[in-house]
Amino acid sequence: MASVKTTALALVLTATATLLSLFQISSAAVYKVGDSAGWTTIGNVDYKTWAATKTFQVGDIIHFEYSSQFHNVIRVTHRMYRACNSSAPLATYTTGNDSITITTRGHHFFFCGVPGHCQAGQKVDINVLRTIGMSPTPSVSAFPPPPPSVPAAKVNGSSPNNAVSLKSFKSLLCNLALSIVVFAVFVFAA
Ligand SMILES: [Cu+2]
Repeated sequence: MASVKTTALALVLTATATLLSLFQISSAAVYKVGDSAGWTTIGNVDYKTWAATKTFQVGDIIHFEYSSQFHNVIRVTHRMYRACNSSAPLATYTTGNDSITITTRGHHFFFCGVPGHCQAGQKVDINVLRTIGMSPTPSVSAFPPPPPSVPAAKVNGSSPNNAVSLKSFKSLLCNLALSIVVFAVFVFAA
């Protein structure tokens, strides 16, 4: 009987640890680029300063809000970012309400593809220094070289759904955690 309890305990511990790590991912932050100003050329928003005040992590959602009549969002390489070169974007977003989930470490370069806007400062570098972990992992290199071929942004038009599915995923996890607790109580009370 003792071995059954031990096994159950190990199971519960493992499941709880897994859930905890999942919870951390699901509690991703949402960052609205430019805060109340949004994504614009009006008011000379300093997106570099804006980004510098944030600590981006893998799983976070970068939200671009703008008038789709006047702006858009394109994801580009570092070289294209520096040159405001919009000829071959890695991804293009045009809804005016774009949520982009950051799935990798390193730099994520975005600017507005409307001619002149990038030059006017409508560009932002989202730099994810660390991954989420139970223990703080030292970042190997503060500035990893940009990958030569960044995988094209996975979601384009339906990106707002990410937040929704993330929410339902979280509630699913809550239910799972609850059932595990109930299960644990049941096993150890027996
Ligand atoms: Cu623009």
